[in-house]
Amino acid sequence: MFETLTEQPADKILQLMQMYREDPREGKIDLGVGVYKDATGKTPVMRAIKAAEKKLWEEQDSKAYTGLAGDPAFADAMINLVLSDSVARENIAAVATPGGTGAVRQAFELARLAKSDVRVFVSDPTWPNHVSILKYLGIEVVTYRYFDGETRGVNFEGMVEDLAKAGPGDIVLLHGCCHNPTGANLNLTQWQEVVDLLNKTGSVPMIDIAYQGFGDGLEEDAAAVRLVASSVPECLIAASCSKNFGVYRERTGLLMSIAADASKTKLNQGTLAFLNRQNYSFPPDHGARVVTMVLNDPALRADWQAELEEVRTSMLGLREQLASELQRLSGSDRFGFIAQHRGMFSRLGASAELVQKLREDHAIYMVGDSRLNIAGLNKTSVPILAEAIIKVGI
Ligand code: PLP
Ligand code: TYF
Repeated sequence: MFETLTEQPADKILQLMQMYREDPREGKIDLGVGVYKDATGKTPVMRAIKAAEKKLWEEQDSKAYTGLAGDPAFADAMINLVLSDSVARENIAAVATPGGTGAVRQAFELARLAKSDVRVFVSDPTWPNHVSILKYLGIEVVTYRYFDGETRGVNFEGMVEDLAKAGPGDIVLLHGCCHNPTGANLNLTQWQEVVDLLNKTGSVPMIDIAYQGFGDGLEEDAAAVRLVASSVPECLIAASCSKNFGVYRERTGLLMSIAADASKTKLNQGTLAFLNRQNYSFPPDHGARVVTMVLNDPALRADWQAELEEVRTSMLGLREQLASELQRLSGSDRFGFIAQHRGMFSRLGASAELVQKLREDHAIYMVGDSRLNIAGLNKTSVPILAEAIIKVGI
């Protein structure tokens, strides 16, 4: 049977990671895959996570199965982190998933289960895996305008015009904060307009939140998801712990499904647990457990928040430094958007040829769509990047 298989398209971001590894040049700069790196280029295990893991190792006396939904304490802790008290707990069904990707995948499957001809509206551009999973599942993808190539901000007029075409039961996929790959985000007034539009069209928001705490702060980054979830009748939320807890390889995420009517929660919970069972049975527990320990222990939580804040402010500092270096070198404000963007990424809005030139002539690796990972920089590499950007003519 294997002879019928054909090559599958590779993931461009992961491919780039490989190319970077194979590049022998000294001083090469990796601004590709979205993994946080500190000033020394390391992706550390966060202090509170390490402490929780130590405690877990000492105290855990069984690795027997949890439940299909994972540990309910994880769901409670994460619901609290993402939604606070914006939505009544009794209206929320939730299951642990293998990473945010597991939550995204199951949210799509849930949507298709509910409506076999569901369409999913995604921003242009969006995280490539959104589109590839949707295509794999045979779900119709509709793009809505998002990134404005001129201003490098959001083309909000275009976005609203396109989202007005969504119908009842269609899914509108939104990034809760720190848009990947552009770094351009809506303000709260614009979010309110999106909410009004969702309610007018009867389309259902699905919020992917993978960078809470990387933008303007833990609470600030959750403001949009809280606004949406508390203002619409139904909502799906896929939350990832990979970045903000630094537990990438543990595969830790949560899928939430919110109904206006609490009597629907039991059915929703059963459906989510069913989807877990069909796909992989019990979700991974280690990452979820240490995240729960961190969130529920005041001292660990305070330390985690402090470290996350260091991560966030260091990225903001690098943004400021890069924007001002580029202002100095270009003698213009045209790179000001880098300081306005939030999260790990900024899209420069440069052609694939110039991105390739950066890689070939300067050993600077960014994704082909000109997305750069701000955390891949440090104080020393910022001026090198800025000079290269000007030199290749971006
Ligand atoms: N959604 C977005 C927008 C992302 O950038 C990521 C990236 O890592 C994820 C979801 C899922 O992450 P993970 O599956 O590693 O938790
Ligand atoms: O966009 C990124 O770089 C991160 C990490 O298949 C990532 O979200 C990249 C590609 C992929 C899975 C995760």
